[in-house]
Amino acid sequence: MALLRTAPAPKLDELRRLYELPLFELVHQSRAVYTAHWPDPEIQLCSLLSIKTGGCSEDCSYCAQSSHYDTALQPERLMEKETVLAAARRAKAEGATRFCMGAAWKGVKGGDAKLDAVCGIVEGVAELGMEVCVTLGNLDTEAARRLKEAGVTAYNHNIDTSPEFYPKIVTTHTFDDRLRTIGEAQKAGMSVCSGGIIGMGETVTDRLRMLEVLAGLETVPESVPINVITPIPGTPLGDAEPVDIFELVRLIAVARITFPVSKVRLSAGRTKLSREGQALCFYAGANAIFFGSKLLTAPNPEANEDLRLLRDLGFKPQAPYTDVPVPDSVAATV
Ligand code: SAM
Ligand code: DTB
Ligand code: SF4
Repeated sequence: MALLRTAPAPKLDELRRLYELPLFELVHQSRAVYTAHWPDPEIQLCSLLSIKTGGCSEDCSYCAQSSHYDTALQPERLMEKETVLAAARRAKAEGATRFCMGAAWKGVKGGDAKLDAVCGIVEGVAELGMEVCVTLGNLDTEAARRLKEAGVTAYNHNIDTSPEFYPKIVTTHTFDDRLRTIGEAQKAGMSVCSGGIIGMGETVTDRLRMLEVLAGLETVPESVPINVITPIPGTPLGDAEPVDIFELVRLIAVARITFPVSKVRLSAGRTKLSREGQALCFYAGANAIFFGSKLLTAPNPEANEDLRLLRDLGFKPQAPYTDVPVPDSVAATV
């Protein structure tokens, strides 16, 4: 895997030039990058589980789990290890090869008792032979080291949008906090899953700036999730307008060209997309999804619907890899 960038990262102007191409010209280019790096028609299936739900101190304007907003969500304590393992076994039996556990925390530190519990859970999931992803908020050096040691392969930590727009959606932590945690996860040897959300009132420039920042990291993310806003009643973005499918396809295509060897993950919002819309996203270069009937708190397509879609399109689920990719050469070039 070539995730360490040695070629110059693409700049905003170049990303904009790509984004503004006639749609089929853009998709023609992204398709060529995709087939050059991913010869097999495979989609990675990652199942999500919220292991600690709601009651979060942070004020992310889109989130059902923030304690700042009056949403219908019932907060829940950290799950027992056996409950999590049963869910992971079910996800594996359905066809998932990666299991991602989310916790509604500001973050975890090396000395936290909750970190002991999470590490115990991670060890159990790793023993199932699945890729193990966690998303727990900010990490310090020690927490990152311990998670890696317990068997985490990937850390999900989205930058969500541009640095300029970020303070308009979150005030309880900063964009730089997000970048620091990405750095901690990478230093500890975990791969990083980082992307964002579209449809929060940001401009196309914000969306492309998000890709520019991720592309400028010394080690680019192994996975880039593109979420479409799922409006949650009671949050400031509860009335967010739907995103046009072609805007999503354009961003996926630009992400594919920018991150040739990363997974580009078609993420939240798929329940609102048609089969044809999703097929176009895959054609443009998306090669990973969240799989199973629930995201963290919001609905996702049923597993059997997704398996049928993938079969109808001729895709196979991607096999798991449990070794963190060793950055070994030149990465993304535009
Ligand atoms: N608390 C951790 C954190 O902030 O990183 C992990 C969980 S958080 C829910 C993970 C990501 O899910 C967010 O960064 C955001 O990109 C996405 N997300 C959350 N709520 C969403 C929504 N309503 N619509 C779309 N994406 C959402
Ligand atoms: C990501 O980028 N999307 C996932 C995962 N990483 C953790 C979460 C989507 C959450 C959607 C809203 C919800 O379920 O509450
Ligand atoms: Fe908390 Fe994460 Fe939701 Fe922000 S996105 S409110 S940090 S759970």
